[in-house]
Formats: sequence, C-alpha cells, structure tokens
Amino acid sequence: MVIKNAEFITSAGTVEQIIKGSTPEIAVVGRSNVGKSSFINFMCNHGRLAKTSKEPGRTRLINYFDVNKGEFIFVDLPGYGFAKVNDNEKAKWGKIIEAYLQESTGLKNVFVLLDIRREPNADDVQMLNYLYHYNIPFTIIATKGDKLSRSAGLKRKREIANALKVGVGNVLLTSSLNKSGAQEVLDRIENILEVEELPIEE
Ligand SMILES: Nc1nc2c(ncn2[C@@H]2O[C@H](COP(=O)(O)OP(=O)(O)O)[C@@H](O)[C@H]2O)c(=O)[nH]1
Ligand SMILES: [Mg+2]
Repeated sequence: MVIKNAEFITSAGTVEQIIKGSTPEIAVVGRSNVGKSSFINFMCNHGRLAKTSKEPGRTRLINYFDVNKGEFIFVDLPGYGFAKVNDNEKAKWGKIIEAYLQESTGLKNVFVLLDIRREPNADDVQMLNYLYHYNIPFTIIATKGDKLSRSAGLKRKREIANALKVGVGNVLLTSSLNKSGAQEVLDRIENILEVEELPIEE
C-alpha cells in the first residue's frame, strides 16, 4: 500500500450526515489529543489535511478523507473522554461516535489510538469492549513513540498489549513527529482491504 493522494471529502456533525457508501472506511478513534489528526496527516504525507490542535477537544465533527481517489476513506472521529466539556456535550459526542460505528456501511476497521506513555483509561476500555461486543475489527495504534526511548517504547507496547489482552503484534507503534511506524500501518491497511476483496465461498 502506497498513499499517493489524499483529499478532504466532507464533515458530518449529525447522524443524518454520516456517509453510507460502499468505499471501505478505516476509522480513527481515541481520546482527545492522542494524535488522531496528526496520525492521518502523517500516513497521508500531508501536513495540513486534518486539523491538529494543541487544545484538546476541538474536533466535534466526523471528518472524511479520501485516499488514492476511492481506494479507502480515513475517518477522523471526535475524541472521546475529554474532561473539560460538560456531560451534555460529552453525551452528544458519544452519540455521534456510536451512530457512526453502528450506521457506517463502509467501516472495515477501527484504529484505536493510545498514547504510548499512558495507561488505557476507562474510556479506552469502554471503546474496546464496545468493538468486541459488536464484532467490529480493530487495530491498536500506540502514538507519540518519540516521547520514549526505543527500548522503553517496546516495553510499553508489551504492557499495553497485556493490559488490553491482545497479542503484542496487534499493537503498532508510531510517531507522527518522527514519522516512524508507517510501514507497519500501511501493511495493516493493505491487509484490511485485501481481506475485503476475497470472494465469498458458497
Ligand atoms: N511528540 C509528539 N506529539 C504529537 C504526535 N502526534 C501528535 N502530537 C501532538 O499532540 C497534540 C494533539 O494532536 P492531534 O493530532 O490534534 O490530536 P487529536 O485530538 O487526537 O486529533 C498536538 O499538539 C500534536 O502536535 C507525535 O507523534 N509525537
Ligand atoms: Mg483531531
């Protein structure tokens, strides 16, 4: 998989605006500020495709990005669990994330982003339980790998895998700042899209 082209398609702020198409979608979820938008920009080799922010909790919309003119769509979902917004606002965001996970017709895999330095919190665990419960395939992506030495990063990767009860091979380590870890993610995307192309045996 080589990403040659990426373009913003549209934003969805309400349930009605969620795209219901047949192009495969890879959704990016995670806590506010974990690096979702930076990750999409990094993977797409594009500095300013998805808006990034130092202030957590800025993206309240679902943003759709076309990759390679219809090969797949990256979906940047609002961050969950941002402490500074009130409960009403939180519930609204939760609803749109859940509506997306339930109603998107193109969703193939959810990339769950976790900061390499932090323990997965209750919101992360809730998200993973939700994905398990509804049988939605997912991939764990550890972000901000540049914040730790290589050996400390690998150790944290094992700890995250243990905490979430997944194999260590299911946790991909990235840094959008250092631009490291892209190949593993691209291989994973290729795999996700290939599985989809296999003919269904009668
Ligand atoms: N050191 C470091 N900082 C990062 C990395 N990715 C994102 N950030 C920073 O984390 C903050 C939040 O990033 P953003 O992509 O907007 O997170 P989002 O809220 O999950 O979309 C910004 O200040 C980014 O510059 C990374 O790989 N390394
Ligand atoms: Mg963002």
